[in-house]
Amino acid sequence: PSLEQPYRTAFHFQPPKNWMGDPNGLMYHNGIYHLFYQYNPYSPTGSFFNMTWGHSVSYDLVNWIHLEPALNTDKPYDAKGCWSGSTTLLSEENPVILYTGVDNEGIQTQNLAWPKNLSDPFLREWVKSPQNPLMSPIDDIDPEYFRDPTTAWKGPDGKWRVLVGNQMNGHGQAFLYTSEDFVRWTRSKNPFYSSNNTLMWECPDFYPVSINSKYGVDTSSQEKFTRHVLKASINLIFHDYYILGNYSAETDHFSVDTDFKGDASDLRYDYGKFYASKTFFDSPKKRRVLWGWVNESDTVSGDIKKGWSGLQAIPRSILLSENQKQLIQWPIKEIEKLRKKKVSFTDKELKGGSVLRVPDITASQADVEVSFDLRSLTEAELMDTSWNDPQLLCSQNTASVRGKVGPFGLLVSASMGLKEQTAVFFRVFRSSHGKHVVLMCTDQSRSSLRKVLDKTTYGAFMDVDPIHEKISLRTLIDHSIIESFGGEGRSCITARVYPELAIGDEAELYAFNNGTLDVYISSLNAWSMKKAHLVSAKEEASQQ
Ligand code: DQQ
Repeated sequence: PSLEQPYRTAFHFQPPKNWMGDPNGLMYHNGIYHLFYQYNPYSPTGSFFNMTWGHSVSYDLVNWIHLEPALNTDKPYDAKGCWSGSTTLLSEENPVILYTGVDNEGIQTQNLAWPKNLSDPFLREWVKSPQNPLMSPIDDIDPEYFRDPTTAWKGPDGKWRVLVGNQMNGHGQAFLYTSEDFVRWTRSKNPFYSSNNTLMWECPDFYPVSINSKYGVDTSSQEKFTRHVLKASINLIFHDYYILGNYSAETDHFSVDTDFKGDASDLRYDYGKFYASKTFFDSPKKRRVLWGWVNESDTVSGDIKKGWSGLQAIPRSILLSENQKQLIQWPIKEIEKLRKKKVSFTDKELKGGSVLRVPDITASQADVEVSFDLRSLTEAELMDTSWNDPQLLCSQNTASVRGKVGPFGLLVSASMGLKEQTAVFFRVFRSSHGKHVVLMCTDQSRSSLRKVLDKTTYGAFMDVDPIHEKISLRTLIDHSIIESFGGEGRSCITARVYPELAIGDEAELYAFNNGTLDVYISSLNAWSMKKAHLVSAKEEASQQ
């Protein structure tokens, strides 16, 4: 970030310029993490017919070295784009890429590539299989709706399995393909899973989560105490939804708890901006890590002016919740290495209608953890049973609308005098069965004096019982991105903001309470964050 580039990030991944989209082919290989991503090398706009696989490597998932694209549009079957896909480790040593190629006619096929030289630790060059394309849209498959192969997993019969996203008769689904040699693939007759309540599935992801440990599980693991997550990125709606179920690798049957419902009650990784995400198994740390693409909320002319577009969210480790009803996400521990100066207070009363400034931190580049204690909930407003869309509820009740228990939370990326502010906050309601409902919102309606931006207010319900637990919030603020984790990772909301006044050293951070009930901050810790190192391979070499 600089005066000319106030919206560039300090610790969120981005290439030096141009368009970045979906994270692809994440993996850990011989001590190095690889991130590939949809990258348009020619422009900051998303012309999908130029997509290559951008490639960067890291030792810690925080600092990155940018390399040349790993896959370019140089074959007839991918002349119009090397679209999304995944990597699979055939063995610890042997990674391969499966990706979607788009030809001159717009026909989508699945293709294989492998590293040219396994002794290059960065795996800079990739070779495309002479047998490509390996999976073609034959029979009833619509050639324009056939893409984004998952990481493959091996079943007890020794065969590889992979899912490919598809849309048929207007419904989203995934096909299962199996192979013994990773080259000849057979499609199963019926879709692996299909849902009438979804459109085209982009970037499907399918993986096990443990029900009895805090560790992640390898995609091919045959461990018993697991459930499976099926995620689909729904085309045109641009949200990542997931369902949970049990998968049998013997029968390849996936029995789900509930189908996608196609309404606001569907589970999402993130209730703000977060799309085309993908997980990978980080073997040395035994965790599953989620990456997601966060696009701009600015206009195309704004993107052209900046010269870049798109960020990756901070990688999140992902676990199943104790009640097994949802996933829990938390920024990977390594990001805490960037924390520098800390400001903290404990036991502070936040009277109804007040704001409290958090001094002495770089509020445009910060990591904030706060927990709120509500000592009495008898005053909470009654929840109407028709209020089932949290985003709608948040947009009708933005931070400026006074309530009883809430809105309380943080005002981030705020200008002195609060003309600009983004509110991340909670409201607590009472349900008719005497329980409480916690609503989490990110309100960007006042985030910038600029008018043309997308300032949609986001919202999520948060599965926390405020009688027995404090209400906690962690927010990562990085110039133009605000990533918030409520209830220790139970509800996540990511937003993009472009303040005009609250930039660089002019940004401020506040806690606020615009309810009538006083709330207590039981603790607040805020850290100024260092900048991560993002350099080109050349710069890296000259620094050594
Ligand atoms: N982006 C890729 C496609 C994918 C879409 C093209 C999702 O493969 O379906 O850049 O954002």
